Amino acid sequence: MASDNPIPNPILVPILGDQLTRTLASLRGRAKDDTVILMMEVWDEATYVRHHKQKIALIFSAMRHFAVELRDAGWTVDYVKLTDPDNAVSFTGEVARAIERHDPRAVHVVEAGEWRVQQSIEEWPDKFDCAVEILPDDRFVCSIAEFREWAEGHDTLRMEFFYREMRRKTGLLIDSDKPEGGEWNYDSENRKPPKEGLDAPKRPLFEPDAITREVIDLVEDRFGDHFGSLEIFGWPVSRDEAEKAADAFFAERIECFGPYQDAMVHGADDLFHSMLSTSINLGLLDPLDLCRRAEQAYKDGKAPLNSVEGFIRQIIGWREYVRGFYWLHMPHLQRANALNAQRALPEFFWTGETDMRCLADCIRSTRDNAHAHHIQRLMVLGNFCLIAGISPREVQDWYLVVYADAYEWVELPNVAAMILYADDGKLASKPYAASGNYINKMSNYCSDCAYSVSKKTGEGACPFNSLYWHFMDRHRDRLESNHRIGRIYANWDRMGEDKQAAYLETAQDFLDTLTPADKGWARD
Ligand code: FAD
Ligand code: DLZ
Ligand code: SF4
Repeated sequence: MASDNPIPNPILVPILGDQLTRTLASLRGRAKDDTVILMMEVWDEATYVRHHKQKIALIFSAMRHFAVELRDAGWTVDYVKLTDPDNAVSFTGEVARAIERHDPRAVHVVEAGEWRVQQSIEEWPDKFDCAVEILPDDRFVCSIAEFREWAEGHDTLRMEFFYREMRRKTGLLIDSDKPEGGEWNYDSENRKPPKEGLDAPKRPLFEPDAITREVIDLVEDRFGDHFGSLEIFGWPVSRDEAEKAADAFFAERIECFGPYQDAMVHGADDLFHSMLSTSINLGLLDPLDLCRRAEQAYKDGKAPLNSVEGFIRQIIGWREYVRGFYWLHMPHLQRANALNAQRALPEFFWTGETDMRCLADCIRSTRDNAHAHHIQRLMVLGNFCLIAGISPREVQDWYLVVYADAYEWVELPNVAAMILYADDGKLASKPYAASGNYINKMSNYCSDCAYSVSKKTGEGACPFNSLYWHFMDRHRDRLESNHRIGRIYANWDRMGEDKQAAYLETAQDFLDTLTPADKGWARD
């Protein structure tokens, strides 16, 4: 799809796959008759890890829909498909080819979300024989520089304090300089276990149109051996669809979002979650607009404060915090391994074949939907990886591959720092380690599991129970002085040697049964 409307010496504006925003900094204020937009499907991006098939289909389809939207609005778009016989495989190669085609007087590009890509963009001014301007990505509430400044002023970084700053900055749920309702955080009201028969209105699934069907065929053809299923593909791929998905959330699910945020029900994959992360991360939805809509729902009496505050906290709190944290700690965050976890990822993470019903259900949802909700990612999958001592690099690759919303800037801090404590507590004040009790309380998984959650040791005991103590015991030196978790060792000591030995032996027997996955699932 080469440009059909040549413009002499234009400004060339490359737009990356997660920059699908009409008000992107590189487009704002630009004249349409002086600009060529370049969009590139490139092999390097599609294969730097072996992404879930739905993730590639989603990104290519959303890119192609965005190109149509831009052209309809009068922009000139030079769109390079993956199947273009001259495709140069990488962003840098494609920009070089576009410079030959268009002879631009300058390239204007918005900084990349991922460190890996940003490194190559920073080489462009030296590589190309034309001016290159790299613009900040201002689709976040907090800039990278502002986060760095905030971090420099604090000995310990905690999301809660950062979040309060973001509330003040945006004015969201602020009433005369005070937090709405008197509290900053209503998390304690957002931990309701699922009641019997808990069900939620289904999120809209969008029927693939001709563009999406073509992309699905391409993905089956070129990436057919990647993880995941393409049978259910209902992600919003255009701004219009993303807005419909947001409308459905605000009309039907936000009311119960808060109370059941941490609940898990076998086979109920979305519950009251917004399912908007893919659209937000692609740039189809503005996160701040969503927060304003949530606030309005509260003001209109359509959603309770705990739901609305919880939703806003995930976005202007956690999402912004992990992004700032990522840029503060890259590239060493990729190699962090404070707990020296070395075990290979078990094969069942790719096959779903395990008798642990909680893990099997989360992996099934991951395979079928390229999605699992937050508490499944954190307290089932993540908790298992933490207490079983799985190597951070292998866990990082898995999460980056399997979720349709996964980009390294958001995936890596959540995996390395939040679930694995590989950063030694820079992001979170304690490791999120839990026994089967937690999963039993917050889900209906255990009632029909091959393991018994009430059995602590020996055959048939829930593996989370013994792995929990195995983890606590092997990291005693580091964790005992942690004021949020250290007191647990008094319980361990009270158990006595025989019971302790039974826990450690049960855990070790279980770990010995794990078959390591072939690394080829994640990377070529
Ligand atoms: P909702 O529950 O409806 O939450 C609303 C929004 O808040 C989300 O759409 C998302 O934009 C934001 N959000 C919530 N929690 C977080 C968080 N911890 N970090 C950043 N943003 C957050 N989210 C991603 O977008 N991409 C990832 O690659 C990703 N990897 C994760 C890995 C782990 C180990 C964990 C524990 C969490 C990860 N998350 C990631 C965060 C969260 O699980 C997803 O954003 C959420 O499940 C998406 O579903 P939703 O849109 O229904 O979210
Ligand atoms: C994830 C992804 C994939 C699979 N393919 C492409 C692509 O072909 N072209 C593109 O522009 N972007 C793709 N992406 C998203 C990029 O990896 C993403 O824009 C960067 O990681 C951000 O730094
Ligand atoms: Fe998971 Fe243990 Fe419950 Fe089985 S018993 S579902 S393994 S927590």
